[in-house]
Amino acid sequence: MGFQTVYREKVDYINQGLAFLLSQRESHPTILDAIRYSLQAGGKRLRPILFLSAYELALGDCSKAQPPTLKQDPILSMSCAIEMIHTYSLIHDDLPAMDNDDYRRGKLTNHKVYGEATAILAGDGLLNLAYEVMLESLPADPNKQFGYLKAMKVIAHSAGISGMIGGQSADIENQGVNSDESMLSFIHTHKTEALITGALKAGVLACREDKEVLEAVSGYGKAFGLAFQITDDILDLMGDLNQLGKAPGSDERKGKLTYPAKYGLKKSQIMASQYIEEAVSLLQPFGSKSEFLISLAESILVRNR
Ligand code: GRG
Repeated sequence: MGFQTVYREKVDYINQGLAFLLSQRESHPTILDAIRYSLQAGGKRLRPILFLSAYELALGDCSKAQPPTLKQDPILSMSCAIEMIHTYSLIHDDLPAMDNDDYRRGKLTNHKVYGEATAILAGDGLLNLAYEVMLESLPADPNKQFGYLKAMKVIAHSAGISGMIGGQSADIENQGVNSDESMLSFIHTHKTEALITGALKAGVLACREDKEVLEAVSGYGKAFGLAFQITDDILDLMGDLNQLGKAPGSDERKGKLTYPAKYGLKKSQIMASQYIEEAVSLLQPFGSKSEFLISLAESILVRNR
């Protein structure tokens, strides 16, 4: 099967999982609607796909790694929980108090449709739901429980103040400030790369604690995450409104510290390619088992959304 087909299958699996997990919730209809609106707006599902692929790599046999049924499955719940955390961060990032954006994933942002108060609650609700669905799915087997809890800890750490939230805080403080390269690196490693690497490490830990795989995916995640953020900065500068699903040029308007602003377009493109080369080289020793993750890394350089 080609890369695109496998990618599409994983997206479908995650989308079905998200719909299934949401269908099991009882709540006030407005908050459920607002959550569904952003969660099902068609993101790339990159972080849960990285989680699933790292799980498969650790398992070493991809054919066993596709849970075919939608039930309380720990791997399905954890992959969906990662997407819930990511979607909450996007909803909050778009708020007037943060980036004040009108469009996301090709649709009006959550607060534009439901108002600020509900958008804040939708983000809070998703963050809580993420941990609720993971804990609901805690494996009964004590041997599997330990790895699963370790994976949860990695996710909490990478999405929290030592990861994504820390990066977001620095990002906000440095808007309109000509900070140095170390600050640019701090922002992007924390805001973007942390959750990407966290998803990969969680995938390995949820399967089995294999030191070699863990080290390899950690290095891959760091390089992948930085290349992903550089291409995000480049797309914000030169991307197409319809493909991006949001207006380009917003970083420049807000005076954001970005790779193209700091290093120029050409050097930023070269840096993204170098990071992807590094990511690929770290997984090559795993042969055909890492084929999908290698193709995924390569696809980052040619992405248009
Ligand atoms: C508000 C706690 C908090 C954090 C916000 C993720 C984030 C931190 C901000 C979003 C803005 C942004 C451009 C961040 C860089 C990370 C990034 C590229 C997010 C977009 O991820 P994609 O491209 O989005 O995977 P989709 O819609 O495909 O899921």
